[in-house]
Amino acid sequence: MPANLTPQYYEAEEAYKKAQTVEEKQAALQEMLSAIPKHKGTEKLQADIKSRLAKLRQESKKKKPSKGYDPFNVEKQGAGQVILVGYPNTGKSALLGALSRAKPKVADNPYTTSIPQAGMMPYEDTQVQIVDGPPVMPDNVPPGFLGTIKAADALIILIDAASGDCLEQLEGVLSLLWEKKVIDISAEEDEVVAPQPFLIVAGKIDIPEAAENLDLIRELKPEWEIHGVTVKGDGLPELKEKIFRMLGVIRVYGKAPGRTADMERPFILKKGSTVLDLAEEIHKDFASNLKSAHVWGSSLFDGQAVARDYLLHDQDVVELQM
Ligand SMILES: Nc1nc2c(ncn2[C@@H]2O[C@H](COP(=O)(O)OP(=O)(O)OP(=O)(O)O)[C@@H](O)[C@H]2O)c(=O)[nH]1
Ligand SMILES: [Mg+2]
Repeated sequence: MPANLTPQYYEAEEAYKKAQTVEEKQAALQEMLSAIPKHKGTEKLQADIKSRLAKLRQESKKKKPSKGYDPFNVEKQGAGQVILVGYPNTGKSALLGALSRAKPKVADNPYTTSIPQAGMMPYEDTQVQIVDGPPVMPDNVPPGFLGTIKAADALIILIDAASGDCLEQLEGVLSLLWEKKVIDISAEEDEVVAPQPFLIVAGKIDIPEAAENLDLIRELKPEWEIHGVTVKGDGLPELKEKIFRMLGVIRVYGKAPGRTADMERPFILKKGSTVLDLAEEIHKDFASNLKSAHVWGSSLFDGQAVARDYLLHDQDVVELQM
């Protein structure tokens, strides 16, 4: 049966072909649907337009961020936030997948990742947030991502040990981060205000060329400590420990008087925190009404009474009384 399409339909179809945005395409398809003569001869075409509309709806649902949403603003979770920074294709997404339960897209072509994605890395009784981002190079930092890097607690600079340009990758990222005043690699003190801690990690050490490349870098740059890993597991337990230590935090367990300590959910405090800092973390009132504190920890006898300025250690158990 001939379709006998109307001029309005052809006009709408023309608008659809020229449409640039999802919204324009949707409007044109709606117009086509209302202008199409409804009979058996156009049934297939009607179904086709409807399916294209449904696809666009899905697409715009996926893409439409809530108001004010910024993909480069990654909300912090856990004991600290660590960002993976490196050249394209160095294995950042694969490493996030190996350290956490996140399933980022991993591919053998560069520029696979375009916006940050996070996963939680379990470490003993706590978790560290690992953020994988788009690749960075000295002349190419994705807009918005520098802000993500600056807001993080620490960084992992990932180089591809199997690549012939792994030294260039390392020097490129280090100089970029130093120029942007994120890390301090100059001999002069106070060059960068509040520099971020970082680890240098060399991935893909299972590939035969990696050993020779790493030996060369270590010879040329003995001052840089480089930690080798593969996403299959080599070096990962040590890396997890280094990541946690790099954050400069301690875990402290709270204990209510007369009860056993809550060893499941430690409070995370900065190294150098005191009993008073812990009380403030729990509640402001707690800090002002604090009567006494007892600590079970490595450097004390069990349940020793301590002053409010007592410096806490990782894995101390603390009982506070108001
Ligand atoms: N043999 C080996 N291959 C790896 C390892 N880590 C990553 N790869 C491979 O390296 C390629 C790139 O990995 P990705 O994780 O996508 O790299 P990326 O740094 O996230 O890349 P961009 O998102 O483009 O910046 C993939 O083919 C991975 O399978 C590793 O430890 N060993
Ligand atoms: Mg990636």
